[in-house]
Parts: sequence; C-alpha cells; structure tokens
Amino acid sequence: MSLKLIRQAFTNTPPPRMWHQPEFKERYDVVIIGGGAHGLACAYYLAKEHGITNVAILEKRYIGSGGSGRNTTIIRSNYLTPEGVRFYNESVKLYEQMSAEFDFNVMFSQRGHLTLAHTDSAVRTMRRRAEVNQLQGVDSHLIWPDEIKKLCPPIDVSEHPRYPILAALYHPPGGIIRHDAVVWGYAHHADRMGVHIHQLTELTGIRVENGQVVGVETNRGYIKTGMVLNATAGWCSLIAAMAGVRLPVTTFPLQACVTEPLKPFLDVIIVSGSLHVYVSQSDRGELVMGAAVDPFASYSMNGSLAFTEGISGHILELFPALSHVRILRQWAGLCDMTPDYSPIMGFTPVKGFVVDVGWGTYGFKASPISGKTMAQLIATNSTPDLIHPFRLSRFYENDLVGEKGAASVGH
Ligand code: PYC
Repeated sequence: MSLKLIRQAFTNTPPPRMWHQPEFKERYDVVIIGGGAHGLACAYYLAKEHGITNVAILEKRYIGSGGSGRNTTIIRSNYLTPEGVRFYNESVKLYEQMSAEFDFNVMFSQRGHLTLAHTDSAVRTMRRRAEVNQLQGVDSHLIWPDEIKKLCPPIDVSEHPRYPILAALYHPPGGIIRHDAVVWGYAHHADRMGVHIHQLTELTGIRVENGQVVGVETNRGYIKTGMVLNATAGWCSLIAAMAGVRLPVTTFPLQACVTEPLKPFLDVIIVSGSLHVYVSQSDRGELVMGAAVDPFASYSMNGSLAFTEGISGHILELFPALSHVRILRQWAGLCDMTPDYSPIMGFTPVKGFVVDVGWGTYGFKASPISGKTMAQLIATNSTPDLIHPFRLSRFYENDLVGEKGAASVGH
C-alpha cells in the first residue's frame, strides 16, 4: 500500500480531488470533444510532451461515461495487418508502464489472450496472424487443444461440442485492465498540468470560417479556438457533420454482461470468433462477457434478451460447468464501424478540425497511443508515421487497412 494512502487513513484527511471543475475560458488553444480515455490521453500528452496546456475537454456527461466505461477492458496487439500490429503494440507498451507513470495502480493483468479456431479456415487466419505478429516482434503463436487445456482447464476441448476447438492463437502479453482507473489517471494528470475538464458540457455546433475552425458552440456558451479534436465514439459522424465533414462511419450497439462473482478459475482471456463471444474473469470474480455488435445500426444503448440468451448458449458450449451461473447485469456501448474496420486518425479537409474516431470494437485498447500520436499531430501539424495508414484520405486513395480478420467476434 502506498505511504500516501496510509497517511490519509491515519490522519483522517479526505484525499484531494482527482480533477477540478474549472471556470470556462473564453478561448482555448485546443478543444477536445469527448472525455473518454482517448480525449483525456491526448490532453495529457499535449501538456506533458508538448507544453500545450491551454486545452479544454468537453464531455456531455461525465468522464469515461461512453465507450471507455462500457468496454470489456481487453488489451492486445495480435492484429492482422502489419500497420495494426505496430500501432496496437505501442499501445500495449504504454499500458505496461502506466501504473508507474501515474503512480496509481491501473491493475493491468497480462494474463494471456487465446483466440480459438473451430474451423480449418479459422486455423489458417490464426496462422497468418501469428506470422504477421512475429514479424512485428509481437509474442503470438498457434497452440493446439492439449496446450489450450493446460492454460484453461475448465474449457471443453473434446469432440462433443457443435464446433470443436481445433487450435488457438495464443498471445501471452494480452490482458485486462481496470478501465475506470485509466480514465481517472489521465484526467488527474492532465488536470494537474492545467488542462480544463468540463463535464456536463455538450457540443452543439462547430463554427468554420473560410475553411478554418474558429470556435465551438456548447450548451454553456461559445468558446473561441482554432483547433478541435473529435475524440468521440457513438456520435463521431454527427459531430464531424457539424464541421461539414462526412465520415464513412456507421454506428452499431455492442452489448456485454457480467455474471455473479465466482471463485477465481479463469486466468486467461478466451475469445471465439466463430461462437461470437469473449470472456475473462475480473478481479471481483465476475465473468465479463461480450459478443458481436448488434445486427442493425442504431444509437440505442438498451440491452436485449436475445443477446443474453445467445451469449449464454455460446459460453456454455465452451464451459458446460457454468450452467448454474446467473447473469448479474448487462449494458451496451456504441461502436463506430468503418468500411475496413480500422480507425480514422488525422487531418480532415477543414483546417483545425482533426479526428480520432471510427474505432469500431477496438477503441479502448488504443487509448494511450492514439492520445500520444494525436497530440504529436496537433503540436507539430504533421502526421506521425505510425498513424499515417489510418488517415481519412485512404478511403479515396484505395489504400484501406483491412482489419476485420482481427476482430474478436464476427461483425
Ligand atoms: O477486439 O479485443 C477486442 C474486443 C474485445 C471486445 C470488443 N473488442
């Protein structure tokens, strides 16, 4: 336990606020739309690495209330394309040093990530991913049912299930993390360096004059700025439209749920693209489970019985012993899907309007590196090599980065 906590316990002093509620300024150098892990990380790196602290984050609800608080906390870099693997691998490295950097335990547990293959074509895709991963220096390889059983004794690797397990892509550095802690850590440190976090502040318009952003309208008044970052999920295309920018994004809900707490029995992450499930066990003992996005575009975050029924059936195919376990709660988040399942990061045709959007189901795990590279882009007015493949113009240049094959589940 840290000395700080022990001192607080004995002196009975409440801990200081993690972040403050500052007054609205008339003008900011950078306005970030979206107080999730991406927007907060960008503000943190703008201040820390570039000395840009006159920054406002506008969050329409509370920080972390969107995708950052609604995901299943999986961190990994075992993607399919070299561009994707390189990018997410930098994110994993930043997550590995985050607790030390923040002096705050974000509970990153690198317990290993297994993507199961139930068909010959899935085995082929896993083999290809393993080779692309290894060429990029990422630890990832194929394993067979006997080794899967050793890593995860309760899983059914017999011939009995409808889709028997043939192999898995094993990615030892993959893990889970406490997602709220990531949000709080970035918010705290950005706040301490002078960034203004404005919660309950909703963007209502973006003012553009002669092709350049000049300010933003909010439910609390007008702010002058020459630089706006759209770091939202769920509504990114509607926000871009306020600046006159059209994004190739369609929004789908993604549902997840947790079971009642169980004794620890699952210390790897299990993913099955064919069965459309992923599951891990949290530090509280709950099984955290998710599926594919809902089969229709929508902004609804309602849960459905069809989801709970479907996921229960698939989880029981893998872990028949869980038939008595109850589901405790469920929720949904919004996923902004792009045509190639890769994000859109960088400049737009409107000067001073940049985007960090279109993350589909991959957003949370990219937070540190997207924040760092977007901060560099804003500070230097040039695109870092690492995110050049994800520029908006790729859709008009026939230069897509097809990442669908690395999705945890089919979409
Ligand atoms: O890509 O690891 C993943 C993931 C897990 C949940 C949604 N996406």
